[in-house]
Amino acid sequence: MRFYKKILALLIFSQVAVSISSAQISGKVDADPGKEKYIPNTVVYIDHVDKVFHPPEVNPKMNQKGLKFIPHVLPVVVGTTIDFLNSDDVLHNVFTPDACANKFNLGTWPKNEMRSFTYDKLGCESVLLCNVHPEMEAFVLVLQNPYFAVPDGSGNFRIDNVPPGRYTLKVWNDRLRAEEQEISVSNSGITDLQIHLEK
Ligand SMILES: [Cu+2]
Repeated sequence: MRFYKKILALLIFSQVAVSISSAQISGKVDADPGKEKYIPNTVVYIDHVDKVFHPPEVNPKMNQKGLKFIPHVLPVVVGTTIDFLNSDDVLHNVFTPDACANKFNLGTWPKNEMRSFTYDKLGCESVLLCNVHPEMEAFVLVLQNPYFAVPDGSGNFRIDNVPPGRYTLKVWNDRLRAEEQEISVSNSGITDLQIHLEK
């Protein structure tokens, strides 16, 4: 019985330890009148956290579906391999003209096949294009840490598990701009960050 009590105490302690060592940041992105449709193309991210971060164990996916790249913008931690999947009945290609991604051209491939590329340059902003469909476009943003978020259609965003500290919060958008902000994250987090996108 004592053994189980110890386990229980340990479990409770570890839960508390988790909750005091990380916090949540949430808020809302809005835009100049007429520009609201670009809100979901935004990445809100912490510029630098003093720690080494590793890429996720499961590769994030960039899909090609309905003649579109999905998602339109994909933020990743430096060193992440992205899997590029064709979900359409037509052939798609993926290439980037950006030197920070070695100006890769992964070739052209059919439905349900996948090819990969590893992004290893911090700060790289790589536009993805398809040479079969010139209107297709997406972006990869290579970041230092996993504390980033893409807002939903209403502009709401949330970043989880942020270690308390003082940071610069930056905003990326393929068409619009927003001021960076100095933020101070305490154990209780931040719930009301306001970000305004303008031309
Ligand atoms: Cu295509």
